[in-house]
Amino acid sequence: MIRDIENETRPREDLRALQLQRLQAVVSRVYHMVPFYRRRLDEAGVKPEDIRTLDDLHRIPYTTKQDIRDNYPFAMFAAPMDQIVRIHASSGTTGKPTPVAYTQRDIDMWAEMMARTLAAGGAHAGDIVHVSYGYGLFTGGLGAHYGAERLGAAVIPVSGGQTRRQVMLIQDFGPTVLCCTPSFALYLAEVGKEMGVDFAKSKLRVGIFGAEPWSDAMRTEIEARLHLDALDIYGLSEILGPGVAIECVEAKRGLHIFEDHFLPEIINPATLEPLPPGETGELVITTITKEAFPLLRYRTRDITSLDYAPCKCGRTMARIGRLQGRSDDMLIIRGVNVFPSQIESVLVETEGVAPHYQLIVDREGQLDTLEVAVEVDEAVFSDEVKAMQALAKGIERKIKDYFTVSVKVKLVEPRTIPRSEGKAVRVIDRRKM
Ligand code: DLL
Repeated sequence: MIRDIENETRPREDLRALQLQRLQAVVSRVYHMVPFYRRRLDEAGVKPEDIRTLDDLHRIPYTTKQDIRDNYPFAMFAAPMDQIVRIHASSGTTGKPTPVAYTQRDIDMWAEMMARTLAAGGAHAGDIVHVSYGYGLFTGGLGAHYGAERLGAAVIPVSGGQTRRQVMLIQDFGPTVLCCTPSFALYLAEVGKEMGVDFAKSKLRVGIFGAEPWSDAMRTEIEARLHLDALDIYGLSEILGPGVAIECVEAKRGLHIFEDHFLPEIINPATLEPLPPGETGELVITTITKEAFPLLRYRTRDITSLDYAPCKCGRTMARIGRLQGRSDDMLIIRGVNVFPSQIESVLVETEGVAPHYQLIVDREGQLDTLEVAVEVDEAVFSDEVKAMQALAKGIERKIKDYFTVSVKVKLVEPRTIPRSEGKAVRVIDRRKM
């Protein structure tokens, strides 16, 4: 279902005209409101009036997470505090969080983007939306919450945690839409199974899963276990929160990025050169309507590609391919680039192992090693050692064949890999310790 026909199906020529007008406005805004941007643009010799066509975007320098950190906490805000109504912060793995701000108009735009997102999964007024994304500084909970309300749906603001209770609520309150990370969706399925719940009997119809990389194989698994359509949602705090891009339920092929608010580019992360449509590289986004926290050419570090081909759902907005991981969590094992999601796709399609895994990177002498710890099913675990060994070897061979990287597979008992209620911790890098 398309919520905003005018904008989501706008002819591309018109869209480009709108983008240019908005780009000009945002460059002018940050030039006048944010000392950092004024300095950056002056250094690059670009004045706001120099942006005459969309191609002039290329004259603007990139913004990185480090730039935001250097302006900690609030020096990147482009609106005075009396116009700011909300502050979130992205989860940094180390050190201080990265704060982001919203004016009332920004909050309205975000609610609208999340309403579009839910509608892309077929949700409408009358639906009940169970939100297990965390509420707090993380944007997932409140982002989904405001979007569901904007749509006119009823929200159950569960947040993370208390998994058994969540399963009970799903049975008793009958939500039709589930919003959480894909790893938590699987965990709900697992706990539900232990509790003897048959999800085929639940009212759940669609899941809006994101905030971490996952594979198509994982989608198939979640859909089979929870009996719903599983859609991939992408977003990041710096740009908005959830609601930057979403798959449509009609095609489930690529995530429509809301180009009337976000201008996407793909670049080669090594040379920083823009790449043509279809090529895989780092996603760079310019926000063209935000007031409190606009970013010009922000390097997301997320690896994907852009597809401008029309989609059968009727949206004219470009699609990004499913995220393959981040350029900074890409593992380089003896010269081979590997993303956790690639390993995951092999695990999920292997009979006998559960989709709960961790990758342990270590170093022996000068050589990097990658160990894949993955849980086996109860049945396999009680099997003889020989069968277990054959299973491990089989997975090692497949990973070697597909991705040319040698790994050691360690099969572990069911329920020994830590479960997460938010983003799953997939990689443990012992090399840094
Ligand atoms: O994760 C916002 C969000 C909430 C998105 C709920 C979707 C649903 P951050 O905590 O700032 O924001 O983390 C952003 O998470 O740069 C990606 O690396 C990763 N990420 C988000 N969505 C996906 C996805 C939220 N669908 C970072 N696939 C991003 C892969 C994703 N990675």
